[in-house]
Amino acid sequence: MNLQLKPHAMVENRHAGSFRLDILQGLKSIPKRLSSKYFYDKEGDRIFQEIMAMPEYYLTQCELDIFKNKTADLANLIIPENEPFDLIELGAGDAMKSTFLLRYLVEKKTDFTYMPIDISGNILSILNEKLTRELPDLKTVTLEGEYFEMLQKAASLSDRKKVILFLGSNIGNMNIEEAENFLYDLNQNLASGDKLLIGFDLKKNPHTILNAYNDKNGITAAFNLNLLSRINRELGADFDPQQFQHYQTYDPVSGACRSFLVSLQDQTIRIGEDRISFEENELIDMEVSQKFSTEKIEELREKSDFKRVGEIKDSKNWFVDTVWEVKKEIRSPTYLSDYTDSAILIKSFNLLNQREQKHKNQSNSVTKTQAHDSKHSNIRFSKTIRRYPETFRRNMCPSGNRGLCCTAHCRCKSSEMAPRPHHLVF
Ligand code: AVI
Repeated sequence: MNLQLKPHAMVENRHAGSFRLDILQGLKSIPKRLSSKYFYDKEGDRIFQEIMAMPEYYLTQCELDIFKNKTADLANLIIPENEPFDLIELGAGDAMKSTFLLRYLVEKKTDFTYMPIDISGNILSILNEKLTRELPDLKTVTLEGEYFEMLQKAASLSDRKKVILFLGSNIGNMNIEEAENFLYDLNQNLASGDKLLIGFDLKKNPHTILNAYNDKNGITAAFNLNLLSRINRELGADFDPQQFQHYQTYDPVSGACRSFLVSLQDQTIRIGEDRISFEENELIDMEVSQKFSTEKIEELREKSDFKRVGEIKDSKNWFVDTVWEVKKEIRSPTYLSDYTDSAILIKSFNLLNQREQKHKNQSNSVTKTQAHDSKHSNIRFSKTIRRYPETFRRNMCPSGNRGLCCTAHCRCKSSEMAPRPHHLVF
């Protein structure tokens, strides 16, 4: 059975409450927007299958070309030297492409465990059944849930090196800032020596890109419009999808391929108790599918603190799977002298907590003010603290291994904890 690959953001779909809140917030904002992470209900999954089979939608075939025909090269880039490892796929879906890599690794008798992460338990059990049938010697542990939660679970299951797969240019469905934050957080959740294999759709002839998202048969249009039907089904709304039209753009300078829905008339939509008014020709911003230049990929890598290992392109040079590695300095456990950055951030974190009570809406600027004198990376680091206090706690590990340390799943093997100021309660 051919299942869809789910984009990263899909992880939140299980929260029905946040679905309603997100939809209303998006439709009440100016300009109106809806998040493409909500495209993937059952019908959306089915339409995405159709998209992947469209001749115009080159992305799937390009990445398949890499996984099918350059498997050995891929394997050489990701396999840690003479060490068993865990191969973790984010949003594994049917693992259509990665199965070529899995088969190759099994045939080479590589010591690894495959850990597909997906929010859909149903998809994972179908995948598990398929892999048991096709690759009986493969060791598989399926992880159902959100990416970062499941990465921590994977770390608790073994202290082996991790190789993360994030395929399909799913990263392109985040705007650039979200992508930077996601990759940085990913880096922070990994340990030195762990690797990331990530797929990027490259900039190319703009007509080729636009055609992939503006197909004559209206499949991509149906994919977008299905979200309105989903809102009707799940939130009791009364959208008439026929009163909206899909409009696709591609800006070859920025590389942003964007989809919109255009209201065809003045209309008011009921969503439960709420009313949303549209003027004729008003837009809903639906999805970005970012296309990347080599320079932009390098910038993302640098900003997220990964080291470059290598890359493989498809035969048309339209798509690249690139391999990055986490490299962290190992510091000696001389504690606070090594933690100048952390000391600044502890203050920042405490102050943030206090002020957040009073000025919830200004929390971001408080973080920035406190980290003002520190480096740019600290600003992002302090944002991470606010979102992931657990990650911050791990950052206090005396080994300086800012990955999976000093927790129950400590991989640094250090018995000592950095002294934590007693006023910092985790
Ligand atoms: C899942 N994601 C990478 C697809 C893309 O190309 O942005 C989703 C998609 N949207 C329209 N067509 C395909």
